[in-house]
Amino acid sequence: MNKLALITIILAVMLPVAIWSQCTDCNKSDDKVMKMEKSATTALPGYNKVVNLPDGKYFTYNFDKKPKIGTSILQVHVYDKKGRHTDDYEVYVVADMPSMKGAHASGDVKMRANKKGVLLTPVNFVMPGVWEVELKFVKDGKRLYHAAFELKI
Ligand SMILES: [Cu+2]
Repeated sequence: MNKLALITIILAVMLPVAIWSQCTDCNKSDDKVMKMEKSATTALPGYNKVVNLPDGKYFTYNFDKKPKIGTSILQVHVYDKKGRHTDDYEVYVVADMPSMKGAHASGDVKMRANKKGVLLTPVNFVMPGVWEVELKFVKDGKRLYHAAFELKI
């Protein structure tokens, strides 16, 4: 009987400690991942401004018309060093409202090239407010460049 009581007490003390130490670890690693995500995102300079990519190519971006509630077409022009459109990258677009993280998140949407080589993606702005649009440039399965801009709808 005494032995059983002792084991119960030991378990009662050890269990919260074990849970607590596990949670501390979880929080730490989550924090790290979030910080990495943040630092990987560069703020973009604005519509039609040249943005240099790490390998010497460059791109510009804009919308087909002034974005408003509903669907707007995001256009990305990627150029090689000679100023010709290049399809060297897979470009992914993510749209979301930072103040309502995840509520209207689009997920990674792969841009598609038209006949002229311009990359296009419809972005559905379902609510007025500040939106963030991320651009991810992927080459050979590796993310080479990650940047974002905000706009007010
Ligand atoms: Cu919203």
